Amino acid sequence: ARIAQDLRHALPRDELSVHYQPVIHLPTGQVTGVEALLRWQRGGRSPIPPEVFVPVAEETGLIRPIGAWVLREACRHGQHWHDTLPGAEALSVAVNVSGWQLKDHRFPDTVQQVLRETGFSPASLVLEITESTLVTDADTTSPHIRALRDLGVRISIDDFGTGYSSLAYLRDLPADIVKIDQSFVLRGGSETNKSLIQAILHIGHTLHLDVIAEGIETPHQAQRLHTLGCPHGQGFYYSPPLTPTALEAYLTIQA
Ligand code: G
Ligand code: G
Ligand code: MN
Ligand code: NA
Repeated sequence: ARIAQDLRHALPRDELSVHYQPVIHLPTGQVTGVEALLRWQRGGRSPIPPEVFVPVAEETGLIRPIGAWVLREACRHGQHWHDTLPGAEALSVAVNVSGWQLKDHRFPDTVQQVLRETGFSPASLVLEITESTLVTDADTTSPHIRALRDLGVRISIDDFGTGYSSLAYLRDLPADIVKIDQSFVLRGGSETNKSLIQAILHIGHTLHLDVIAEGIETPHQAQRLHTLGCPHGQGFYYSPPLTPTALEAYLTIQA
């Protein structure tokens, strides 16, 4: 209850911020995109992770204003980087979208409006939706996903391999990217995990989906994924989520 109360004031009190984790093209080491990750710094107190407050935002309906704010921040920053950073003209920005947001029939309009306001190119925006969200309420959410793709926005299936989507469902889903869940990457280089990553890469290839591996923490993991043919990756080995200013420095050094 306390969290819900505090969260109500988070936006007006300017306590929310968006951090950005670089996404790397593994064959070249180039940064091709970033994932926007929401942070909440309650006045003077310990930060609360999004796993804790996002569900509260959903229960209270605060996810609507907060989600729209994250989207606007991410597109605004993205447009700024496109305009000012050499070599960042094609940088993509991925924003996490919760099931509650996606179920709202107004969501595609919100996205369109934010793109118009910020001038950000739809082709540079990626919306990340978890596999479990995609399967739940698919009848409600599928038309919204189609509307978003009609805008030119790309859809990424987050935490892939942890949900329950059937291959038939995946085949018919209009998506562009799959993100290999970090549990497959983090838990060492077992033969089982290697085979599962290969299986996901095969599915991605068959369905013409780009693939991003999450949770790369060591050079060894990066090398292994590259060798397996995984095109993209992100994780602490490359960079943790960064403030916009720190990301600009990171991109400037990489360029
Ligand atoms: O950065 P990490 O601990 O910070 O994020 C934890 C979880 O919170 C991830 O599953 C991520 O997808 C989710 N998350 C982070 N930012 C957002 C956001 O802006 N909106 C939604 N819906 N989820 C987010
Ligand atoms: O669920 P989603 O993929 O949206 O959230 C990404 C989460 O993973 C965020 O909490 C982010 O901070 C975290 N993360 C990013 N890179 C790494 C990593 O290399 N290792 C671990 N353990 N977590 C990571
Ligand atoms: Mn994500
Ligand atoms: Na994920």
